[in-house]
Amino acid sequence: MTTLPRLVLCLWCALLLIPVSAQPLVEPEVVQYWDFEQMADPWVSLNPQAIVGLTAAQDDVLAGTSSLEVKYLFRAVNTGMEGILNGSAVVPLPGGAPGMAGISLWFKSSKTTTALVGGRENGGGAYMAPFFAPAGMWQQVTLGLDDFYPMDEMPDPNGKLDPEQLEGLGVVDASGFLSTLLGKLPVAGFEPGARRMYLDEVKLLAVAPEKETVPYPLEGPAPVVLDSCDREAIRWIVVGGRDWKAIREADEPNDQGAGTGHYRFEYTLPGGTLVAWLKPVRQGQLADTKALHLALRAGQKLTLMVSVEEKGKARYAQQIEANAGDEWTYLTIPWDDLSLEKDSKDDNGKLDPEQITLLTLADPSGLAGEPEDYKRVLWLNGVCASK
Ligand SMILES: [Ca+2]
Ligand SMILES: [Ca+2]
Ligand SMILES: [Ca+2]
Repeated sequence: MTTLPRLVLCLWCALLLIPVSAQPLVEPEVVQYWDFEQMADPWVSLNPQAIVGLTAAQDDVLAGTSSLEVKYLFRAVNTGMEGILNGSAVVPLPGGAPGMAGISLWFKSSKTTTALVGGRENGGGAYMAPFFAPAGMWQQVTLGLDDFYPMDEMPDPNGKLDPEQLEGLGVVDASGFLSTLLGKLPVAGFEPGARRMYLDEVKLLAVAPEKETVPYPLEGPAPVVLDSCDREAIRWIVVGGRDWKAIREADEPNDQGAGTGHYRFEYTLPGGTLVAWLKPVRQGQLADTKALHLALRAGQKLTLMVSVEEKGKARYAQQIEANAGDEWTYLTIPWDDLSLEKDSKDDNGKLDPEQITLLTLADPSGLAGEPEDYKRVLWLNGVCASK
């Protein structure tokens, strides 16, 4: 990632020139609120060819009588501006968003894709929170400031998201951008064609969303939760495969570690390829942790790979098994069990949890297979790291 994010950045900067009319506060706990009942303004798209407006079509309105609609042509190309711009809905924040502790919004895409909520500070860093967007489904995305990940190529002088310095934020159809960024396998939703995205009930929250918990019976201090799977949006970048169906299902109350929900991923794995789930990690978030914990089950017994990447790109990996059937497998994977990958180098020769910036789960079971399609189902719950 070198020049492409900078191009996005320049466009983002151009937004500052657009005049803004904010709507009045409606609830004491909300810093700013857009219901898209009167006008789309000041929301715009970073893609100058996209059409931004309001829609009153019943199926496309979440609340009230209208929502924001962005119509655009998704270009599945790996290079140039077209590949990264595609669809977006962003709002300039000329005065920043002082007092903002989180964001809640409702999003729907006409096609299955990978989207992100992004924000950019003036003169500083850019932050993103990617999530999976199933076709035609309204879903609520709720994020605290800690749920945003810094973008490497746009370093932030103080290393933290400062709401009062935000110059704009919004939602981007990011499957093109992320495919470019990751450079190997296409991210879910990387298919050309006409698309529409919808936003409604966007709230900049004055109070951070409740901290996520994973109620496993773990010894020691409270674990660092990477994903409780209890919030509605699936905050993973899904890579490779096709025909993705990813949804959140309700937990059975008696499940060990049950919160309110878990994820179900259904996908086609073409023989000779792999699929992966990527979870960005804030550097330092996993400091002092000893082991990764997660719960898995699968439509058939599967050998998966779990791996982590340090800031310096050293990658450590370990095989894990997902059992078939209704019973969850609760896995504890000590960091000490992970081995440095053969094509990877580490300057200090050891895995440093505080340096981890990416967690990856992968299904490599298609790599050795015949050139045919494999149908897979995988369930995931309660991802955390214990101290
Ligand atoms: Ca509305
Ligand atoms: Ca900052
Ligand atoms: Ca290291």
